[in-house]
Amino acid sequence: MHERLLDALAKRGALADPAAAEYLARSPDPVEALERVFAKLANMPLVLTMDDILRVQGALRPSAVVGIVPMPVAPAAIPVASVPQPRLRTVGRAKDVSEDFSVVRDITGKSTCQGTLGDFSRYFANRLEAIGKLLRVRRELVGATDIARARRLTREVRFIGMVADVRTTRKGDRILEVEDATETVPVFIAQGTDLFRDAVLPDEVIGVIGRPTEKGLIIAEQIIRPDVPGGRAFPATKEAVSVAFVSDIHVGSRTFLGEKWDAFTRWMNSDDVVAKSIKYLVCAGDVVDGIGVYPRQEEELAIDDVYAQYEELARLLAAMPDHANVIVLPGNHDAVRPAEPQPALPQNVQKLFDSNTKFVGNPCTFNLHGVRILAYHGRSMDDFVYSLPGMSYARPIDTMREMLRRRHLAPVYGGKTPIAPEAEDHLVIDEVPDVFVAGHVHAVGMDEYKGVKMINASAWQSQTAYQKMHNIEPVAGRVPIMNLGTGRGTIKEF
Ligand code: D5M
Ligand code: FE
Ligand code: ZN
Repeated sequence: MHERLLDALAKRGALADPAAAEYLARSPDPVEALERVFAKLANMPLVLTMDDILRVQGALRPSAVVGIVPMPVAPAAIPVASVPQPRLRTVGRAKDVSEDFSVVRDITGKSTCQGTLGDFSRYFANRLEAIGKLLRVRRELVGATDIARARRLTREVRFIGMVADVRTTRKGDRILEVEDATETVPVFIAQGTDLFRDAVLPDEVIGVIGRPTEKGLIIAEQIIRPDVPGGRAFPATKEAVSVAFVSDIHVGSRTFLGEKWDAFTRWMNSDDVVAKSIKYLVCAGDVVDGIGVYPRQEEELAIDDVYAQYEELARLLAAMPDHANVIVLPGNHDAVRPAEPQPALPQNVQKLFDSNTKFVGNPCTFNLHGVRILAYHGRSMDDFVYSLPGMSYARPIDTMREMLRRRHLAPVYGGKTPIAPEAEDHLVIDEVPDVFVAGHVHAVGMDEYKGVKMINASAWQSQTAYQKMHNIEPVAGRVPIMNLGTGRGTIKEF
């Protein structure tokens, strides 16, 4: 019976706290009892608690509660032997589980570029090779040739290349200049077609299937993206502890929402079963407001010394419970080079924080209990919103999906995102993550794309003068929380 209850919970990706699990297990038909509770709940909770069950019971007519045996007034009155011991997987307590964190990919300490011309060509060659490798395994691109050979063929051709330029003809059609190590070829996309609607970004690596014309142009029939292979299953861990995601704290700004942050800190220190399950707190960049990041920023600063801003952040993080390990990556407001990939914050900043805080680069791929997490601040969303029709600052998840389809965090070179031409393109998403988290746009979102959980962590800053000018309405003080045991998530509002 318990196995069935466990299955029923797992099917919904839900967990029950120990009291709720025991309560359900004692019903004559635990699965039916569970289904009744779920049917009556307005929102699926991350962790089903006794409170949820009691609330549902209160809302039900007495005749409708068949299947849920009321909690005995004195549980001890039931002989222990007759009570089936619940073997249900319940939500883990962070303090009972040892830390399991390891970095998979990070630029910190490995930067080699000096920005020479040679660096640039090596960087682009590496990008073409890394994403080309992902494209070559696509069924549609079997038999792909290089561009020099494709240009000499008269039948349908397939090739892989980088988009060196995107332009619109006088008639409104689109021409991509696609290049590989051998040659460059113009690829024609007729307006009004589905192909035309799926816009291509400069510097993307794509696969092309098309027909050559006599004028040396290729008429595109299909554009192939590396994309994410479907059917990924979440690698549910045995320790059902949680991760909370925050971003854009902007400590030091006058618009930092200290009261909301304090409410979050109080909740983190409370007896709430979800709060107690939070083993990791990921801070996805822009942890302080910085100085000199944009013109006349000093007028909007409450703390005008960047070191003092980090000191204040260290104080705020020290008030978090000991069971939560903090992972900090930098963003475009932080005190490291702005060019991506950004290394971790420097030692003189790190030393202000207690040993519970870890510093990683941006982007960074790390494992938590075997769940692979790709964390990226998200600066390139500015380029996506600017260059891709249909993208919006209010829906960051859409741009994150576009990054996954392209297997690249910041395809546009020379746009709003500064990119350092490292020997290896660290912005390529070469291994598909289980969880992809970003921030930057001061919005919030949670969704799934082909088995990858996408999370946009919101901000702790109210609308700035700049955002007001650009009509950007921030959504602040929302915390996406995900359970590593199930992959299920929820957003908690403060
Ligand atoms: O960015 C916070 C938000 O404001 C994010 O949605 C981008 C937008 N923003 C801020 N500065 C700029 C510039 N210069 N261009 C375009 N969009 C911008 P934050 O990184 O916190 O400043
Ligand atoms: Fe920000
Ligand atoms: Zn930012």
